[in-house]
Amino acid sequence: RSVGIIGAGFSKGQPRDGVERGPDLIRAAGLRDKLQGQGCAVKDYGNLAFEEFANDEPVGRVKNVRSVGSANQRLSEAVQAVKRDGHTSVMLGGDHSLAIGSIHGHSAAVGELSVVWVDAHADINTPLTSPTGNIHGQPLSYVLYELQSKIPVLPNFSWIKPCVSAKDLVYIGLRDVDPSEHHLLKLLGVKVFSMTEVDQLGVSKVMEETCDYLSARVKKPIHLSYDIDAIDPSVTPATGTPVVGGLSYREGVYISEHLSQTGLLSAVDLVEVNPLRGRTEQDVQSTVHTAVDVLLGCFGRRREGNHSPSHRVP
Ligand code: DIR
Ligand code: MN
Ligand code: MN
Ligand code: MN
Repeated sequence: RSVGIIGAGFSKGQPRDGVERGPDLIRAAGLRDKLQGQGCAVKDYGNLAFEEFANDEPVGRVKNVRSVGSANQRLSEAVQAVKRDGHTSVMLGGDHSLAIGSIHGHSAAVGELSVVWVDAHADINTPLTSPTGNIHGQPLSYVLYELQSKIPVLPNFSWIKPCVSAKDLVYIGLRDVDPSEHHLLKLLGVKVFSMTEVDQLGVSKVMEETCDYLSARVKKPIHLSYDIDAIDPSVTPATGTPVVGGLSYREGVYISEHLSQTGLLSAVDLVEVNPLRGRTEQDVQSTVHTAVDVLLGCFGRRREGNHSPSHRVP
């Protein structure tokens, strides 16, 4: 497997400073060496530079529209380049507004996708339903075909083409969903494994049903968009909007291990790691190491152990 890493230290999809440090922290925890150690070829494309906008006034209720639109356009182009080079794309965020560009670029390069969205939140508010105006709570509304009639014209957003069908989206880990988001999920008939379903079925059945659901028609490349706040704040506290009652470390890693084994994983986002939200160094380390372990699981790491075909016991 070959992995192309993109650092996207962008934070203007939400109000808390610090999430722009995510990519460098995850790298410093040894992501590249660990991936190579498990047999992956790794190319690091470095950190994207984002354009600053002096007067990025809210449009309606939506905040930092121009910055978010521009950053995602750059990211989309970067993901397209990584896919053209033949890698699985790994986008290190940054906040979850970056899923707009990551999914757009992925789809522009490979066509129709399945999207697995692992998150405490549904991130499907439209500019009109958003209670906060933060775009990290809205990315799916911009990429879903079914919601296009609900999206107003926004500056620096005109390049975005919807590219995901609601039937190709599965959520795992939801436990903080706004009323309008819940309404939209029901209206569109989106497949949701909230924490209630994780409790009822267990994570192995959730993943089996996720893969059965997504492969019932054609097998499309999978885009995994993983918000670290899906995992319980006792494990990953250093994040902007922690919500109690989340996935355990083991459930969080199982999800990526299972998706890895489909052979269809084509792009991954790992977002919302924010070191300034940890109270202690231990909080930050636990969050970053869990993020790294989720990513290693995406690329063949198994907890039973691994060895390469060429390995010899001396
Ligand atoms: C809320 C919170 N639903 C919003 N969303 C978060 O702002 O739209 N997403 N925290 O990650
Ligand atoms: Mn979230
Ligand atoms: Mn499966
Ligand atoms: Mn999110």
